[in-house]
Amino acid sequence: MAKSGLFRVLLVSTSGWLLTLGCGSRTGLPPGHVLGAAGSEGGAGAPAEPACNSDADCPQPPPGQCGTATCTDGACALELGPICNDGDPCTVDSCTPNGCMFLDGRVDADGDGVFASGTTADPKAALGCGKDCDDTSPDIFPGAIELCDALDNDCNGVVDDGAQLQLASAAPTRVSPLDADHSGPAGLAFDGESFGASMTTYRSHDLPSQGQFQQLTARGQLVGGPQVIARVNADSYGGALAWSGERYLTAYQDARQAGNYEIYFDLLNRKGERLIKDLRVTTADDYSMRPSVVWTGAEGLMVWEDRRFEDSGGTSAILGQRVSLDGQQLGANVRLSPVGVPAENASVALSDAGVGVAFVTLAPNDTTSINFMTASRSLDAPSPLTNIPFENADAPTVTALDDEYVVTFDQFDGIKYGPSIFGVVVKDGVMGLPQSMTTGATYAEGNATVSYGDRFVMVWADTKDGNYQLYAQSFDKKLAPISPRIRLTTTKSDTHGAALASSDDGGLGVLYTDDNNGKPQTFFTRLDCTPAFQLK
Ligand SMILES: [Ca+2]
Ligand SMILES: [Ca+2]
Ligand SMILES: [Ca+2]
Ligand SMILES: [Ca+2]
Repeated sequence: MAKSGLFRVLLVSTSGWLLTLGCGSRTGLPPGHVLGAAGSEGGAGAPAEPACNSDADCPQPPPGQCGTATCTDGACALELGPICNDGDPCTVDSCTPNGCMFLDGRVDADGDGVFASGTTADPKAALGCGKDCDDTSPDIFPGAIELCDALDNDCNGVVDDGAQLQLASAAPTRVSPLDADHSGPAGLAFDGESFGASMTTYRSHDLPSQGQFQQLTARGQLVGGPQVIARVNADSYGGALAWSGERYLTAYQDARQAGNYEIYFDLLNRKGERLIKDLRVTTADDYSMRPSVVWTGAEGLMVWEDRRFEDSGGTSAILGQRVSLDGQQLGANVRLSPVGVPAENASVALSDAGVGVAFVTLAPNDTTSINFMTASRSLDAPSPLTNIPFENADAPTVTALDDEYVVTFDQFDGIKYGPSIFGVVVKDGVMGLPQSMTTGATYAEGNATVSYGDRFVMVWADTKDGNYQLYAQSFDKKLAPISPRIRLTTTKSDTHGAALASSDDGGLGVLYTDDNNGKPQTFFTRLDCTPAFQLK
């Protein structure tokens, strides 16, 4: 009996004799013949049971190696053949009676004539077998026309490259209800079919404020009426919004706890109907406020400003919380900003590497500055702070681009705004020089952004054309403008305070405040996308 040293025969004694052939070594078996015979190492007296009744009972060759297992007279035999591996990840290697076979494993499942990067076994695997960056869509392959669809059609790594945005021809839509005394925007997200808008609405000066949700079509028409998010008899605010792919996540503050603002979390369907009982996220002394929320693809991340440490001699701080898609807190509140650094008014953006967080710090002389930090998607591993050396910097917005973050911000000395919106690039913890991104106005405020990966669109309000009006412009990763400034509003009253969301037709929804002669209301307008091939 030829017997491999790696081919172990396991003998177990129980009430009778049980002889079992152990598994062969997973790797390294040389070609050859091994045999396990029933009773060959049996003990005294007891009759041996056969090791096998059929070939299938016998140990098979290890993965990747050819061979034949046979059962003869109750004994297993394994004839090992060659190891079939041509070293090409794009072939399917298999055994034949005469040796090996290597078949072309490339796949073009969407029929656009370009192979997927992986093989039939896993078309998405990054094996370099083909250059179709999405083998489920015939509209996506190298050389395809780049359409306005929020997708990278030509597989160059850039979404909707060369496309330009213009103000839609439709008039703005009033989103706040007609019985609102006044209202302002809070959050905007696109759910694949429609926009969800959240706002804070005051029905009169005697009634508490309400957080409301309003569904709009992709073109900006109202769908149904507003939904009240928190049904409480206390001031409640509209929340930040994120779409998970199946439901909205929203985070907001309200004063139901005896006037002490706490952070709450809700899940909503497309219509804004609540799917859970409000999840209270903070139980803290003093205020918790101004939450933002992002969806990582696996869970929700909330970030807010918290005053719980001030009564014990600490400072205001930025905290975070992970939440699940069924409305459960994952872990506890996490302090993100370091001890001893006053921190408020945070913005958060999600990148492949983690999250970028910027917040405002008030200095003892009452001037503000902005600090930036990163953390993992689990909100641990906080980085050291990067301080942006700019006096009276306020209202930061973080934008995640391919391999860097941009922080845009206002300049505000507590009385008046500066003439520009400013921005700075932070890459690998190294900060560029803060620079002016807008020109021509006396006052500018209220920056908001949307990332397109290699570039971003900023919407802000300034007085270039007289009173505060909203403008949009695209910028590259170095903060250089790559589109003209587009005027979004033409109203006698000021407009400002935008929340943004891109839609799957490459357009951009803008939710904003129209001051409306002292009775501000929430409005929606949008930018339409024109693809590069139509611009030529
Ligand atoms: Ca294909
Ligand atoms: Ca394709
Ligand atoms: Ca592209
Ligand atoms: Ca596209």
